[in-house]
Amino acid sequence: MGVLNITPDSFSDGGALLAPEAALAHAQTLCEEGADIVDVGGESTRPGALAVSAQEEMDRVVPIIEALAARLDVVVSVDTSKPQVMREAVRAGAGLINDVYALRQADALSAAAALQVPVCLMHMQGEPGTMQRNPVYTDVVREVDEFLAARVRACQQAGIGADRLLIDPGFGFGKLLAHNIALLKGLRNLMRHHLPILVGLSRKGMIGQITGAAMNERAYGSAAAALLAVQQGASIVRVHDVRATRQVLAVLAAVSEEQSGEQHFG
Ligand code: 8Y4
Repeated sequence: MGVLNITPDSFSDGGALLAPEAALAHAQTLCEEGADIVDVGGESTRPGALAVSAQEEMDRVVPIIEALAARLDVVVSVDTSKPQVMREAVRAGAGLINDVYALRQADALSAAAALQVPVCLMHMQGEPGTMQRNPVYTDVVREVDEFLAARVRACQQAGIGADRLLIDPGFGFGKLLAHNIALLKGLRNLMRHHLPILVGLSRKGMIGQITGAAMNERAYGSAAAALLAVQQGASIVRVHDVRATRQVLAVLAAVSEEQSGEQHFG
């Protein structure tokens, strides 16, 4: 899953992608580099970022989603928590809802149920503006797991079947470095839900803290983190650097049991 930010305050693109043509060009690059999904987001979840109205968010993402769905052979994902944006995005051709609030906003459960597209449920402690101030856990792996289990139950009660759900531990969303590392080390625990696992580690603060690398220099650390996640069962990795990630995951595939074309000589 390649990241496409359509936000003027976006950390990764410095606002350079606000022009629709630039956004489409970047999406094209992500696909050429091997993305199967493009995740289109119109609201920054960065601490201190300004909230955006549903109308503003739709104005940013809907035209891009429409163009991507028409032109590219890729699943378009909409990164939103707002029911109105979910509806317009799916109407425009989005095939996946990526919700960092895990459908906890008012009317989001019923909206997603009616839309009949898959939904990624992500764990977040707190709210984007303040979540990094003092996140506290007794057992982060268990608490994230139990939160996701509860959201899966809520979805199923709302008519969203397991065949339409993905889960995500939400790296960096109300988590300190130690929490993120514990979650990455324990990622395989989430396999017990028998749902596809999505992870977003790309260029995040934890990669910066581990490597000392600046935001735009984190492709290697991010690809290593993606490798560790996929090795433990992640099905989808949300990344900025698709080519680097593909290269690393190709090496993993070459040595994994099912895809190795294993030959037993002698
Ligand atoms: C540098 C680069 C610093 C990126 C911060 C960030 C996830 C997600 C985001 C995730 C799912 C981000 C929309 C935050 N992260 N969706 N979205 N999982 N499912 N921060 O981990 O990329 S945005």
